[in-house]
Amino acid sequence: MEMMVFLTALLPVLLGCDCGHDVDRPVDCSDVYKSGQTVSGIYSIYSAADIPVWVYCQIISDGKDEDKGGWTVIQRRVDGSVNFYQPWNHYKRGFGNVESEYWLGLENMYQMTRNRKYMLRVDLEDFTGRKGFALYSSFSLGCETDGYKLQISGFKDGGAGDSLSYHNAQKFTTLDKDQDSYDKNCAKMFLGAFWYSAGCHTANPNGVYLWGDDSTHHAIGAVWQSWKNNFSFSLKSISMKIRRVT
Ligand SMILES: [Ca+2]
Repeated sequence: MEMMVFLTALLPVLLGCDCGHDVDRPVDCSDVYKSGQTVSGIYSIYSAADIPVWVYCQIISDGKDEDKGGWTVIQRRVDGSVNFYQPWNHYKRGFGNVESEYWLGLENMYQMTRNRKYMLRVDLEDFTGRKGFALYSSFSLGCETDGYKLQISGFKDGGAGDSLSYHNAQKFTTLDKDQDSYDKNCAKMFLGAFWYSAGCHTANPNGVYLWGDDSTHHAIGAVWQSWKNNFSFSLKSISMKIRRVT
């Protein structure tokens, strides 16, 4: 079992948690930042009820206002150490290693965003060290019975272009749960899992970790099409992070 899931189950036992409501519990990394933390790292948050979840908080305390705050990393690829070709239940609950590559889990993302407003930032890096990003001023998910439908808007370019708006209003599809409107299963076609659309994707952050540009493999990599204008260009790192909008 993945470490994150294991720790999530075990932590209340270790701490003797009485599972009562505690207003001091951070629901996200924005709360972690507000509590005075200035160092990025692994923190536990309580996105849903009383169950703690370990996440990586990227805390930015200086620079531009649009960057400042506590960003909750919901998805991260950095070195190919985790297999992201996973079934529905894993994408629902979350998997991976919070120290390196992980997926926070659709249910956690839904619980976080259902009653609060968030913005999304997607950071990208290629194998030569070039970086780009994309900002979306609004990010939320529908509930499970609505397929964890993606709702994003308010794109602002950070050099990488907009590869995510194409996925707006799409349900999430995994290898064992086809909720895309393409006639086949896009997760199986492109070896990932995502809010695939009628033409599958223009971004495949959960695709196969390939090592850069490889035209023998069309669109199965960790692709952000608008940055390189290339469906075969797989990135060194992709991370998706959200921050509460006040
Ligand atoms: Ca389909």
